[in-house]
Amino acid sequence: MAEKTLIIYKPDAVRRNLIGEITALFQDRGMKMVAAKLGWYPSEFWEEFYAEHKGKDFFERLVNYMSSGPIFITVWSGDNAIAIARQMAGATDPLEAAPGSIRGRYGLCMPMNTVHCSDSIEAAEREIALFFKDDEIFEW
Ligand code: FUP
Repeated sequence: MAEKTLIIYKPDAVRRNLIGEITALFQDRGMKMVAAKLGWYPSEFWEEFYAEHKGKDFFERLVNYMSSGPIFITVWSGDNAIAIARQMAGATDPLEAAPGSIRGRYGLCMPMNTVHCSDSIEAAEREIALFFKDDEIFEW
């Protein structure tokens, strides 16, 4: 089975109507969308999601930002989907992201870096399960 990864279009992407453009970039790279929905989750949810960053100085800004508006949550399938999505997203800080990457092109300043992409197989499985049931993911 092809590898799966979770890609979240963060509130800055939804707010600026970038869903279509960003989707086309992943599709053009050969990735296949197998699940998608809009959602809006409270800060308590993001405190858990970003638990590894608890205690850091940017943590409160991050959870406030992620809960500030709707997000577009997607699952993508493809060979090396995790590495490809991370490469296309670019460095975490839009200032350091390559100009051709998604964060380098659309990112504002941290934490408004446009997309989240799972960083390992374990993270992808855990994160996908937070948002989707098995029967909401379609192999096609
Ligand atoms: P990434 O895996 O690229 O999403 O990056 P991290 O897990 O290290 O960071 C998660 C989010 O925290 C980033 F998307 C933005 C935010 N962040 C900051 O706001 N400031 C920092 O110094 C580091 C991360």
